[in-house]
Amino acid sequence: MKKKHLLFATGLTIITSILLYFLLTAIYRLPTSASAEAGPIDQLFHIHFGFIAFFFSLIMVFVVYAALVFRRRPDDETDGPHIHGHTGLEITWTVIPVIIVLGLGVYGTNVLVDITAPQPNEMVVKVHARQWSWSFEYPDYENISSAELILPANQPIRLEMDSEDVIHSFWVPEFRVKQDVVPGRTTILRFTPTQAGDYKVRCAEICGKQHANMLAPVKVLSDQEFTAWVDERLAQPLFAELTPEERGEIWYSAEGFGCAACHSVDGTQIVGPTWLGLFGREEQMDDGSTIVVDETYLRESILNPNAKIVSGFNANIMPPNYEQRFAEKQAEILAAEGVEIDIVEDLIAYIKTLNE
Ligand code: HEC
Ligand SMILES: [Cu+2]
Repeated sequence: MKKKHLLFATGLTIITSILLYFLLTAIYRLPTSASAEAGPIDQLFHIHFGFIAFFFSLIMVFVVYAALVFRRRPDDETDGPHIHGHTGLEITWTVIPVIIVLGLGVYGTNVLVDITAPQPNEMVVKVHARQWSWSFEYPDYENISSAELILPANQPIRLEMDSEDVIHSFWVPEFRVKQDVVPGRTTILRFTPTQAGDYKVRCAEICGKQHANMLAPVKVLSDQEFTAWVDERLAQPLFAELTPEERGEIWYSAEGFGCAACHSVDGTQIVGPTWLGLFGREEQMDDGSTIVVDETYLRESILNPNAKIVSGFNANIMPPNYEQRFAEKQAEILAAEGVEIDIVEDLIAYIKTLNE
């Protein structure tokens, strides 16, 4: 009779463990594994899920089973049997968990030592974190800098990370690894991306108001694509190395912000007034006033086009959202090249060169 209960509860424990294990792995579904480190880390996760499922089931099944099957019946007024403990049982349920916890500790430590071990052919990428953006630098490739983390697949990577302000944390869930980025020191993170694809670094240490937006794209490319990217980046002029006038001309063109679609620089009138001879020109506004074009007026006309309308032209034609688009581009350049650029100033500098 006793044996029957024990057998039954044991069977239930096994079934619940299996169900719970599948439930846990379905709820805590891990993202794609895209690095060599993901394998051993996922295995650790699954072993822990296994132990959690088994012990939760073992305890709950026996408690619930006992409470239901051996409950007091309405007409039963007898005392329960006196039990004085069981030394053997107590030793067992102390020793086995200690062995399991120590075993998991040793196993976890081994995995950690393994995945943080230096590799002979590491590629170094320097990571700079700040409120609230990331930038990356490639010392092996003439210090190319980038706002995106571009990596070749199957190449061991060593990140050397520093922070300009507060503590941030580098985390790409698909790579499984995570490391704090601390001001005043360089922290190291090693991994080998194994799957080409698009991922995202997210800051995993709350670091201020825009913490949630502290993201940067990560692209893992084939060797060829990576070499092509490096070559392209090495051929590209840096915005920081151009003069404001040269940058202004780029912003003016279709490659930049497309002012050229509406403003000529040779005196022809298209949709908007020509920029030839614009700086210092006396201009009639459609409200009858006149104005001499200076820097303040140019800045206002660019950022807030409807503030003053040039006589003979229409309001609501020039896009009103340059302020935001410039800010985005400026942030991108700041992240990639570490310099602050004022696009409006570049445009004004360029416009000033257009006087005969
Ligand atoms: C879709 C057409 C269009 C585009 C694109 C455009 N503008 Fe304009 N812009 C106009 C029109 C129309 C006016 C005249 C009406 C007014 O004053 O707002 C104007 C006026 C101006 C003026 C005042 C000119 C004067 O004679 O006083 C400046 C400066 C200016 N734009 C700069 C820019 C810059 C810089 C860009 C690109 C970043 C740009 N615009 C893109 C249509 C455009
Ligand atoms: Cu951060």
